[in-house]
Amino acid sequence: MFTVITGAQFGDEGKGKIVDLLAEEYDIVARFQGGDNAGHTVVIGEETYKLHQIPSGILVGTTALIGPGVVLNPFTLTDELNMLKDRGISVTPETFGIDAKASIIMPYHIAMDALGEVSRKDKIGTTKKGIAYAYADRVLRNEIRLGDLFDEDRFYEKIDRLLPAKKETIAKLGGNPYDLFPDEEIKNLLKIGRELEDYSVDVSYEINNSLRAGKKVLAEGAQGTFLDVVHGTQKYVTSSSTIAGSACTGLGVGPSQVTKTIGLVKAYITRVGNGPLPTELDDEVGQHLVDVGHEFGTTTGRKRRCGWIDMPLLKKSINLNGYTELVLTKLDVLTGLETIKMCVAYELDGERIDYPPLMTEDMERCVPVYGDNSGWDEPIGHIRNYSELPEGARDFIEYIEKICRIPVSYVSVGPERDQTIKVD
Ligand code: 2SA
Ligand code: GDP
Ligand code: MG
Repeated sequence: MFTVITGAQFGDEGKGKIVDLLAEEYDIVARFQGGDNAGHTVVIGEETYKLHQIPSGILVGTTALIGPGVVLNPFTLTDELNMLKDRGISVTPETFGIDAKASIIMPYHIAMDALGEVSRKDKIGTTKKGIAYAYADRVLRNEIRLGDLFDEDRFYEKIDRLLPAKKETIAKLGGNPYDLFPDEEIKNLLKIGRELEDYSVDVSYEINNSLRAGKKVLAEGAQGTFLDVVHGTQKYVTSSSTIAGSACTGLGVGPSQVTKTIGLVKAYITRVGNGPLPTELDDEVGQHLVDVGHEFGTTTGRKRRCGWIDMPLLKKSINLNGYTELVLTKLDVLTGLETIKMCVAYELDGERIDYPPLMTEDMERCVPVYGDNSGWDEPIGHIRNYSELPEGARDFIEYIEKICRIPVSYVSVGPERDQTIKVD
């Protein structure tokens, strides 16, 4: 069985929590795209884990794999491995593996991302983790792969070839190329590379063999559907494919293997970074969502922009991902709001449309058309049975199911593992 989970909106839908919850039923959890721009939070009792590179399933002892579609920051990964070990989570070559073909995010990629954002007039609001520059080098066939760090001669041959042009670019962007990549850092990178060699695996081979043996594999998406580099709101997107099909290319698994695709939907919508967000709220309701939902970036700490749930976007997300079920998260955050609004359509240049326009520039001009749902006052974080949810909450969920024509299988009512309702 091969299940793919992706964010149905702009990321931060609660993938970390839900992957951790479901991972117990799986043998392998795998990341297939993105890098340490991702921030997946798992709360277990008093402990909060923020994972950027390692799949969330590692906490329950499920084998965690990082596929070749990922861009890897070896320094972040090493910090994360040490953090887990310090907190008593066992990470061994039996429980954790990285594909040697994963592209390395080099220090010059990070420098270029920061300088690139400063010099742009229309800023994207990247995480400044060097993601776009690392993926660009892969496409340009100038990447350094994890496996290159295992062979010092090959690594130096590549670095000697690439570094002069990188220094030139950095100087053009207004940076100082001389303190870019000191010998000390090169040596550190090679040392870390050698340490990571113990974890090196062929992820496609592992997963396909496991599936053949009847094992269960869960693919954990990062970011969200509308940050997809092809199908998102370009140019305000990340640089990887974030939709469910990317799990196949990013892990090396054929589409015929996919059993189900789960879409994570926040009960409202958030976006961190720039780009269109038609339902964005600049009022006290928006502030409620930020405050009660603690809507701050897991990686950068930036405040997330918040708005009402957007059904036209959700309809498109279902098409792009082929979801077979949805998980609705952060429903508890809506408690206390008198009216819950749902964007059911947009008005674009005087015309009503119920599906997003293709071009970002048109999205920017979309004005949301809302339907109203009555809210509820009572806290719901303790509820474990669907029938005990307030009527307003059930109406909200059932409306989503009706419009999307797929079932909501879980409702999340708090950050903790057990704050989850299985919908029968
Ligand atoms: P990048 O750094 O090149 O991928 O940035 C391009 C856009 O993608 C957005 N992006 C994200 N959006 C939501 N969550 C992400 N992860 C962190 C989190 C973000 C954070 O979990 O909160 O801490 O700020 C993530 N990663 C990338 C980014 O904001 C740009 O709009
Ligand atoms: P991800 O990137 O999709 O994994 O999401 P993040 O971890 O970046 O952000 C989601 C935040 O919401 C985290 O702080 C989670 O602990 C928290 N969270 C997840 N599900 C729920 C929920 O149902 N209710 C509340 N209140 N918080 C949640
Ligand atoms: Mg996140």
